[in-house]
Amino acid sequence: MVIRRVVVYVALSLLGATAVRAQSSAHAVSFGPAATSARESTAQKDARMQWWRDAQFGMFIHWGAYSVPAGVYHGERTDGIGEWIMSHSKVPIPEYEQFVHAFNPTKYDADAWVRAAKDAGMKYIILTSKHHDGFALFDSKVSSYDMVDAAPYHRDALKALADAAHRQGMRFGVYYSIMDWHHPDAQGPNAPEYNSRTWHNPNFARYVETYMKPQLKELLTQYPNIDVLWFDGEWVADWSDEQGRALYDWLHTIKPSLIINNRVGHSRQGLQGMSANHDAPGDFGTPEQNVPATGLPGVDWETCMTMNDTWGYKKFDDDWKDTKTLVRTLIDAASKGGNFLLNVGPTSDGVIPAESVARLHEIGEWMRVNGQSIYATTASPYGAPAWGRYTVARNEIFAQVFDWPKNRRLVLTGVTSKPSDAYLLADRKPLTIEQTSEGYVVLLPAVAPSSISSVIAFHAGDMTGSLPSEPVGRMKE
Ligand code: H79
Repeated sequence: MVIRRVVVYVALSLLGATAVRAQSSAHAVSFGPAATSARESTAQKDARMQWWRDAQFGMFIHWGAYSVPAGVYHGERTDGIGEWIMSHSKVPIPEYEQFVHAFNPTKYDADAWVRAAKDAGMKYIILTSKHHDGFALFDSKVSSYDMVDAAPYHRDALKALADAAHRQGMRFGVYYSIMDWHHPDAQGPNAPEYNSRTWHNPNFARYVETYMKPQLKELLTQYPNIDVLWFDGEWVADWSDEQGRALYDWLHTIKPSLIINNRVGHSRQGLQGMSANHDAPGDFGTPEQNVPATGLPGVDWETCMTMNDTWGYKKFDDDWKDTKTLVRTLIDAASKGGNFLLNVGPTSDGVIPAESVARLHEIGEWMRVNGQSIYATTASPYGAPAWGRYTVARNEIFAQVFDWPKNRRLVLTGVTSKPSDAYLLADRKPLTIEQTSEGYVVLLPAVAPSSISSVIAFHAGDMTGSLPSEPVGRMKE
């Protein structure tokens, strides 16, 4: 299969190949004030983050009124991402409201969505509770611009998914946009320049106090299993790190166990996604559409990515990444200590596109054999070998072999002490290890068990590695 897409890598800094994720108190660096404040010790933060760090792989769901135009406005196809059609196509608010009035997902089956995520081996789901367009998928008492009041469906779509996730043992969280293109006290009056980064609304504080915070409180009280708040749209001129910190602290007074992304603040560095300084609020960084070049010592992060080129459904976007690319991106993130949040954009009928469901199922086929090398992993202490990646969990090392050596000799680049118990996850049969002048070499069978990544597990006494500090390698195109 040809991998079509050049994954954009952002050179963060030469942090070194021995980077580890924030897993133990020895490595935890403050990423938000609560971690080191009197409110929460490092050990308490580790406990709060534990399930999320172990989960590794989640489903992002972008669903809203933008799935009705599905990328086409007045017969014109938008070049941009589907959920941004209101901004890119300069749709006036009253016209956009017609999409809401037409949003009737009669085929919506929340249990089927959760099954599709589970089938892929995902452990959590993040649903857009309200995107930049301001339309809410849940039953909000402070707004009539929601699924129950304004859409013909008249049912709480978020509650259905939260309940289905709970029934099926899946963690659940919600996306929430601080920017709001519909609200008169937020970006609404600047139509159609909804996305200005310089325009101010003198009433923005009223939007925050009487609309946004009440909606967030509704989310945390009406839906007891919301464990993550995933903010976005924080770049508006009326938002700041200070407001983000206050919001972060306030949310924790409502729900102490909540995990909150760094877009609650205002100092994210574009799509690279990490905050500019360590004082910024939030529990994890959010690289968007890219995996960092290296691990980030002591910092939690999660790469979010689309399967095609849009988050919200576009009927003509068929630029799908193949399963191999998606699994290798998950492996790449895990090898650097990060989570992977893979997006689906359901239709206005309530259906996850078949192309997405098929890929989720194929990812699951790989995960059912090799998931042990993904869940609860920490960053590779050995950097990235030429043939693939290393992931590490519970003192076990996993060689993720993308390129199976034709001479059947896998050099364990970077491994400095004698490995033991090497075996392929695919068949669990013991493999021979030789010590050579090149380093330790695993003798392989002739045929790779997987064209995506064949995984060899082994133990090594010394996990410190020997590679020089260089970025963990890039994915091959
Ligand atoms: O919800 C999805 C998208 O709609 C939203 N984030 C994902 C998770 C998003 N993706 N891309 N964009 C929004 C484009 C935004 C670009 C910019 Fe900016 C906003 C350019 C300038 C302001 C982001 C923030 C990049 C720099 C600052």
